[in-house]
Amino acid sequence: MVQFSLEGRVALVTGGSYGIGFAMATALAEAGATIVFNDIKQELVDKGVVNYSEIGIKAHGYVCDVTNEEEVNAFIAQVTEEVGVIDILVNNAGIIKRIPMHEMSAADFRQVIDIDLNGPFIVSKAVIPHMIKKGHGKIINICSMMSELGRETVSAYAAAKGGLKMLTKNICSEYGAYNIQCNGIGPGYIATPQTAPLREKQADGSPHPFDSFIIAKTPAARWGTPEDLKGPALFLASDASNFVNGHILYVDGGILAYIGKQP
Ligand code: NAP
Ligand code: GCO
Repeated sequence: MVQFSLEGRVALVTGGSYGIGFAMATALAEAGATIVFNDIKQELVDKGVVNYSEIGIKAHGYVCDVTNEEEVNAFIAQVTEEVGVIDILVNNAGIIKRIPMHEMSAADFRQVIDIDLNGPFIVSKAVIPHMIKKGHGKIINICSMMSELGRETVSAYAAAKGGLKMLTKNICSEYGAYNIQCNGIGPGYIATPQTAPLREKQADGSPHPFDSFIIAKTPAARWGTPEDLKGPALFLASDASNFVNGHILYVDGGILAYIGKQP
């Protein structure tokens, strides 16, 4: 369907070397977009370029730390010069630190906020003027269950992702008149390196308690995979969602709707 075509569009996926970002980027590439991604380590950028090329995608990889405004501005200028104006921005780069709040240092708290909330602000701020000039743009912020819910040990992450939900609504409010749509995707529990510690088997080979907990909390009774994010990302990156703005699309197998299976 033409509405889902991204032919001629340039998409930037931050932190797109692997994981959820990589999967979403492949969906956008399959619809015709030119893919740009960044990472903080050259070796990961190089690995990412190989990963993309192995599935037939010629992705443009750059080293850039999304928390460094000078680096980001130079990165966006370089991409605009070398690849083209960014039509679609996916603010995917993010980290989590799982530490009880009363034991968490202010430095650790700040680092999570810096990458997960300040990063999307800095990159969006750099890209929006180009989108305004071009007359359209799509910004997709990768939120979380923790944009809506808390749990032990993830105070910084929840604060960042809650803030990212509201930043999404504010970009929608401030730039909707320029034909820029800013939406969020809220993945549920997805099997990636970021959640690997929550799925590690116990010493006796039994499932991690958190693994069993998530299965019981998810109507789909499974962890999500990065591939589950491909369709939602394409929808929000394409003309099919031109009248969708300020919305957080939860891709969670139903967790947010469900009280959880009785033990
Ligand atoms: P991941 O496997 O840890 O990948 C995160 C990516 O972001 C990595 O490539 C990482 O690069 C990059 N990154 C980290 N800090 C960066 C910085 N300062 N500048 C540029 N890139 C940076 O995470 P994921 O599971 O794919 O998650 C991707 C996004 O989805 C994150 O925003 C996460 O919060 C969100 N999310 C994940 C889940 C889940 O269950 N997995 C659920 C909901 C939301 P390095 O490897 O060099 O650190
Ligand atoms: C955690 C997990 C979650 C997921 C995701 C859920 O420790 O609770 O890492 O935060 O990463 O954000 O949507």
